Amino acid sequence: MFNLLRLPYSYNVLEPYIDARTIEIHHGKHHKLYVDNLNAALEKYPALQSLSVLELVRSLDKIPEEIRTVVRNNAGGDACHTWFFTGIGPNEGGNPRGALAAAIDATFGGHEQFRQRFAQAVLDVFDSGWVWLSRDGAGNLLIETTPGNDNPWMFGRRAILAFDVWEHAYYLKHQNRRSDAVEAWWRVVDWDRAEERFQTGG
Ligand code: MN3
Repeated sequence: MFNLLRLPYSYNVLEPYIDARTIEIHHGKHHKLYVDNLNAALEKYPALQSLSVLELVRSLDKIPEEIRTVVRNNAGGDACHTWFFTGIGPNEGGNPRGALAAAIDATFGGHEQFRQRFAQAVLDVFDSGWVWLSRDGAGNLLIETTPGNDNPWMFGRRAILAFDVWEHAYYLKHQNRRSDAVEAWWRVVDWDRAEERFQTGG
């Protein structure tokens, strides 16, 4: 039985950057539906119910074919949204710190260049998906884009930052202005959490 993430903050604390109604629907409806769908899909597969969602998305090839796509979409949806919601918070924003800041500078030529490339990746997503700052098995940082609820864990990488490019994540406030949604998101990114993910993986 998979449980919906308990949000570590209340709906309104990310105002004015992310509005309370968007958080409420995004977490309480969209995220919840992924968890409910995953539980329904695994009902007849008790052995799989003891795995974590990250373990599920890391080993899709071992999932029975008849439920593989639904697990990919919904375990993926749960994992992506947990990363998204726990990667932001009130009183956050600012700049990366510590070893992650140094790695971003070394990889992208500076924090500002990194932000520009990340924002461009968000604009380049066609339809729905995610943009990530992730780390590969050799330790290199990369900005990557995934369709649907696909994610870096499926490819053996660690996720450090997760930006949700599905319209449900920003449409009430920003409508088609996707770059405004990215700008607002930078103001709530929890860089201490990002640093922790950089150090320990996910
Ligand atoms: Mn979403």
